[in-house]
Amino acid sequence: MLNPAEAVLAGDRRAAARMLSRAEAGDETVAEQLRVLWRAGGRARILGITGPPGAGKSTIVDGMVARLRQSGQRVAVISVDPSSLLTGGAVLGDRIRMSRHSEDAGVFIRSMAARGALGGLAPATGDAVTIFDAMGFETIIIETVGVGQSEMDILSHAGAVLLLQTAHGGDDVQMVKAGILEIADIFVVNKSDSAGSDKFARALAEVVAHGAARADGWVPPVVQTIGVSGSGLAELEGAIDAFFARQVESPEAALERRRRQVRARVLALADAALRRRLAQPGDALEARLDAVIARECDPHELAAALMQGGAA
Ligand SMILES: Nc1nc2c(ncn2[C@@H]2O[C@H](COP(=O)(O)OP(=O)(O)OP(=O)(O)O)[C@@H](O)[C@H]2O)c(=O)[nH]1
Ligand SMILES: [Mg+2]
Repeated sequence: MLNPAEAVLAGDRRAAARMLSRAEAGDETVAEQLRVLWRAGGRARILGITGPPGAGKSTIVDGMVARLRQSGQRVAVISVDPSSLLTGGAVLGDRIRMSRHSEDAGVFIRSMAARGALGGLAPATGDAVTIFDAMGFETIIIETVGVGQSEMDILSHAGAVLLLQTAHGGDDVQMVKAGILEIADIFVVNKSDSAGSDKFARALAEVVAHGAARADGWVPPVVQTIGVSGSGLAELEGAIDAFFARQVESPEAALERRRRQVRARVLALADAALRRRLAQPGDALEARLDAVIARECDPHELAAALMQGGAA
């Protein structure tokens, strides 16, 4: 009888799905299994794809999966949908079941609920990546709607971030959300069959060319696609390959990116663990809240005391 980590390493999809559910539920016994899986991983190419609702992310991912499958790669897709907060994931579930790849043993598609009202990635996203990586999926794609925190969170996981935009019915690059241009390693202008798309793509390329130079020297390309026909997907694949080839040529930048990601991940996990520990019902925090309100103790004092494991 294999333990769960061994089963996952042997490619057991049901064991992987179960482990993911446990990770999502915050079951701390999974940590022991993930420890084994982390050491077995490190080879997968992790792509993050984000952009406004309805821009065509799933369509593009579907097309990319088809191409990767043709070249013999196994692909895992993690789909994080903030709307699952409202619908309980029903809409997403339907959408995924409709995917033409859902019956393919070389493809693993998993939907995850977004975290909280601000729409950050699911806390277990990193664990999903660890599991799929250990299972030997060559490419792992994380799709998330670009709202709130999710597009920033995707930076903590992806080796390459694809930012998908459409022409918004005009050419106004200013309409691309402030602060988000910097996260993209590759820009995708989808729905290039629509009016204004060429102009928008040119304007975007202009903005990128005039932006601050990146430390790794990479100039994010702008690739135009038509998701529904697959037009531009070969160029997109070429851009992704070029980006990863660049990282092999200049490993320092890639290593620095990995360091930032691991740092953020470890701090997030420690933060969550600390919150769980400090905020248990009937704990020292609860017991001292009224003392803070009565001004017998101040918030700083109580926080410091909790960190030291006592109560103010
Ligand atoms: N005309 C046109 N329609 C497209 C193109 N790509 C996708 N669509 C359509 O746009 C709609 C939304 O596509 P999705 O792939 O679901 O978009 P999404 O970004 O994944 O959407 P959310 O996950 O809900 O944010 C669908 O009806 C697609 O068929 C394209 O290049 N041109
Ligand atoms: Mg989608």
